[in-house]
Amino acid sequence: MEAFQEILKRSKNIVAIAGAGLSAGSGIPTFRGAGGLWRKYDAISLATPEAFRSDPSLVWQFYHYRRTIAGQKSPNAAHYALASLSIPSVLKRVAPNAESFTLVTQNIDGLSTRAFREVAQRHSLSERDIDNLTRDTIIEMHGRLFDVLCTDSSCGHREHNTTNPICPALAGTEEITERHHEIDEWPAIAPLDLPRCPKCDALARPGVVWFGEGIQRTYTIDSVVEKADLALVVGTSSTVYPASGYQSIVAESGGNVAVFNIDDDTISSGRHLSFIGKCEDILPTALF
Ligand code: BJW
Ligand code: ZN
Repeated sequence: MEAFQEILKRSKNIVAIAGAGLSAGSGIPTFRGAGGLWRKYDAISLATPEAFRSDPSLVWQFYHYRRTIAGQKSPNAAHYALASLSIPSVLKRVAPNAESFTLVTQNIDGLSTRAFREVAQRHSLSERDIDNLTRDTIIEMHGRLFDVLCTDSSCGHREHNTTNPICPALAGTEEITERHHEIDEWPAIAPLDLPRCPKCDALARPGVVWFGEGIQRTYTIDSVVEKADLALVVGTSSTVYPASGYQSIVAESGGNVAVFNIDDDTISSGRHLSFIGKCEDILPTALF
């Protein structure tokens, strides 16, 4: 802990790379651990563009289920601890030499942004500053669960939509998804009854990044990672490219890496500190 706090005091550009473990304490399932989504559901049938093209009804049921869970959850102490670092005055107190802090999260649940807005309002930041700091300091690289995207590339409309159910035909399907992990037991919903683009009426899709798709804000992330001299790696198995490579980039350029995870078998390289335990317990103590 002391070594970490010394490093924190020296660091100039801090990046936090977060994964599903950050939201585990809020009750949102992870992907690969015990109770993980990919242990129950088949990722290839549900989280690829091919899956959506071949059966949008199944994919929408999976994301409706996830929207229903996430909509009932709130940020935890780890979200708030990281969110506080996005407030410039707090960052200066915790890391006096810091010039930047950026949270690059693989999570699509929006809890980091919600935590930041709450913390920023408590610090009486203006709505304009809150919007600017959200854009500059929080990168949701795998998209957003509550964004809806038009499938017609000539339209490309994207909007935030937290309505639940997002269309009448999905109402109640979350209970079937929860009970039956085999997709052949899920009902078939006609494409015309699935969410449609409000601009052009084409089929809409969840605004998330599936396997084989390019991530959001790649160039911004690359520049943040390249200049970082401290990476906080929080609650990720570091198995999904490209996020899996960020901590090595920081380590290889001489930076420090601090891992916060309940397991100590996550991939690590170079100099690093490990905090083994729940990030919602450890991060607030380590940072403040
Ligand atoms: C705690 C805790 C607590 C628990 N406290 N810790 C072969 C086929 C197809 C693609 C590929 C392939 N080989 C490689 C690829 C590339 C692929 C990839 O890496 N696949 C690997 C699985 C092999 N990557 C991509 O496709 C990416 N895009 C890409 O590469 O574009 C470039 C390109 C495009 C086209 C052609 C060529 C190149 C996109 C990846 C998108 C990932 N999408 C998902 C689903 C998003 C939407 C959704 O949520 O449904 O993102 S997959 C899933 O995994 C989700 C997560 O963000 C991501 C990462 O998982 P994460 O967050 O690490 O969760 P877990 O569960 O793995 O780990 C949780 C950790 O928390 C554990 O370590 C616990 O111990 C810990 N923990 N509680 C602290 N309280
Ligand atoms: Zn459209």
